[in-house]
Amino acid sequence: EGPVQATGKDAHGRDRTFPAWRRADGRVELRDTTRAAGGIVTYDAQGRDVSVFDGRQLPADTPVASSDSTAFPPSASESGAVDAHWAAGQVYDFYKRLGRDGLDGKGGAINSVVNVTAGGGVFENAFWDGTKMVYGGGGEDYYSFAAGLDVDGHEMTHGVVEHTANLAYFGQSGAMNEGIADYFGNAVQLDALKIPMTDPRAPLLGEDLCRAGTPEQCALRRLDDGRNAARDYVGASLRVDNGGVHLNSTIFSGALWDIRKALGGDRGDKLAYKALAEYMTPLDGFTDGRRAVEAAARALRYSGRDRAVVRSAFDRHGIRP
Ligand code: ASN
Ligand code: ZN
Repeated sequence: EGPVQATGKDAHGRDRTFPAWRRADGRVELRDTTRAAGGIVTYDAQGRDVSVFDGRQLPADTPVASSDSTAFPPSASESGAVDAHWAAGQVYDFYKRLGRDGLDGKGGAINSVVNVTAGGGVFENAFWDGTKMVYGGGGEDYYSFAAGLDVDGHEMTHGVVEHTANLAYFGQSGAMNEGIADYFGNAVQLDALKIPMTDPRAPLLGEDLCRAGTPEQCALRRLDDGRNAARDYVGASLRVDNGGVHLNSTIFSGALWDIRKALGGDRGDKLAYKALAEYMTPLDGFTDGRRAVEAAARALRYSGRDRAVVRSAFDRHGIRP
């Protein structure tokens, strides 16, 4: 019984190595005890309905386990389990570099459930349910919804947001919640996979999930879509996408992405994280968000030139002081 290094292929066939756990019975399960104190653990819903898991405790299942081998079988690749488990470690390391110990900041357990269905069919989505990540399984059109590191980083960042600024999930605060999840989701992906900011896929969110088509066709959003609050804000009713949280997110994430392009990943991420963790509050709108980023830049003693970059990025996206 104890920690082991295990291997498996992700849904796209790339070799991955990740910490796991050999149990007393000899089987090896997807439990990483080397990072968060509470562990990073990955479960397979085996096609059960999303309602079994959404907002509810994990069933009394054991985590995904191989037989007695540290090499996980193809079933763990197809289900998205290898992707979700490997990604959770990468996202943990990303936030650790920013000074954060896991989603709750206290090393609490990081649980993921892959391979859920909806209404007897494919569940084409993923979400943070308040305590864990839940990912739809693949089908004809999609790989598992855990098969994009940006998507996994997005969902896990919802956990970070909940434990920091706790931006309310409607209207502008909700669009900021979404935009920050997209920003860090993409940032994690670029860092972990060593993709440069100039790569055409860099601003795309969810571009790896489709079995066919181009990354541009597949992506759910692109952070450099140039949307402007004054011109493009969608005033949706609360019944529509919680007041447009996914319809308006790129107004805010677009400004953050412009800042990351200009300042680089290290300074951009440190700035966005400090703004989120120390200056934003639950009912903030876009203007409050801008002020939070400006305050964080001052606190980090960024240069006058860098602070001008921040102001002009928000200006370009119609977010005024
Ligand atoms: N994938 C979506 C998200 O995390 C699902 C949702 O919560 N609306 O934003
Ligand atoms: Zn989201």
